Amino acid sequence: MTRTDCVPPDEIRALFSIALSDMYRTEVPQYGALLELVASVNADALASAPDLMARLECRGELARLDVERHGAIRVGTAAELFDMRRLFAVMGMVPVGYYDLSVAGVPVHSTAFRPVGAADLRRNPFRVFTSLLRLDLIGDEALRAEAAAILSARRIFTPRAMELVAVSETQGGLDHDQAAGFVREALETFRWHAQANVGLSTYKALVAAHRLVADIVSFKGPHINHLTPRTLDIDAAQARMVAQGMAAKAQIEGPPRRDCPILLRQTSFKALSEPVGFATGQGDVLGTHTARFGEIEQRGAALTPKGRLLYDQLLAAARRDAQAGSGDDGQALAMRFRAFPDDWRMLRDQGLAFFRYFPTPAGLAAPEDRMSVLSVDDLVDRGYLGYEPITYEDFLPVSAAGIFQSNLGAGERRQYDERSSRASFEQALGAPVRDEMVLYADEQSLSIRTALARLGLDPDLPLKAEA
Ligand code: OOG
Ligand code: NI
Repeated sequence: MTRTDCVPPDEIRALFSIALSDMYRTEVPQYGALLELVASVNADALASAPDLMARLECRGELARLDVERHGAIRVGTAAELFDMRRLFAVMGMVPVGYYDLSVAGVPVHSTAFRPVGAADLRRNPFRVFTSLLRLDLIGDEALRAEAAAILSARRIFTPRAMELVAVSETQGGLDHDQAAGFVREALETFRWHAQANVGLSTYKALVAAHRLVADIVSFKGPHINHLTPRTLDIDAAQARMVAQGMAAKAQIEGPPRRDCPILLRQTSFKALSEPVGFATGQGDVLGTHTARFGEIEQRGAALTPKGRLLYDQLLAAARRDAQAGSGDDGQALAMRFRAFPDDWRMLRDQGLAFFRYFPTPAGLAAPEDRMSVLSVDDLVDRGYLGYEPITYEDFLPVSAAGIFQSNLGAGERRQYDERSSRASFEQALGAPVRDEMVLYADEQSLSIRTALARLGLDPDLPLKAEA
């Protein structure tokens, strides 16, 4: 098959993300209600801030907004994670980032499968936060062995899905019919099963070890546990969730509200209690399981390592303040984050966020004095280069832990020894995870080189003039 016969991975990803969203909407009607709420909040935000629309347009994000989603799944074994990587690769999604949730008392470690190129992200930024269970963190040896046996006996992918993954790998892509078949078959892995894989007593033992262990081990597959649309105003969306009687989480995770949004702010409605059939010797008994929820998020600028360090320090300080009783979490956060500049120019000058640069009309008019500039900063100062923040496309471990916690119920924060587990995660995955900081830095420097070339200047011009 030649490359031109292949359906582009971006297109398969877009098809899959729509199919998944449609399936989840049927399974969890509240998700549909959340989509409508977010669409209306976004329309209001755009109508009330014309410059917001222009900025999103400039970043190429206006078109993607309505389809933008992330989902989350949890797999049980190294082999499942390995094949999941192969499955996502068909859709141009690769593992980015490593998140160790065990430090937050959740026995998993995770990555995000997502597209990485700027053009691919623009076409469809669908991402899936994927966690691998760490059975080694389960203390009870007999239960650990039982869980391992249950997991090793299940097959979470249909045979046809894996066949098509292999075809895509050898052929370098899928043709139209194969792509349609792939989307249909891949969807099966993410489907909810109202029938558990285990009996009620095993389920209860698993819940006692950790609710998350029960969620992963007790079912036939890694049902999608939430799908998250992107909102332009999470405070407005949160208020409307409460007004509509949705069981919204008390706190928005992430940074406080700011003029210049950074990273990621998230909130969710609590997980649903759903009926599940458990096998017994004499037919089924009905029980319930709580796993699936709804979440929304607002995305802001990607931070540099320096900016991220400041973010982590302020967040930790705010938590300490709140624990020490000086105000509630929201107040503590707002107080501490006064130390984080809230102005794009300052964020850029201080190297706290990543930006995409572009030549301005004044620069493209090729003024003579542009030849005498010594640095990118110089061009910015003279108004020949403009810049826009690069959107954060990843996740936040502290927020993720907060999302896990709020949906697992009280008391699900266990103490686990901190061990280095990234290497074992990558071994299970069968590939290294990409470093998101490198991706953002590359994106920024590529935009600078392209802009300088368009201005007829040396693409290697330094960012700052030599002192
Ligand atoms: C994943 C929680 C993490 C997020 O948005 O940070 C997450 C899970 O509950 O499986 O989705
Ligand atoms: Ni999420």
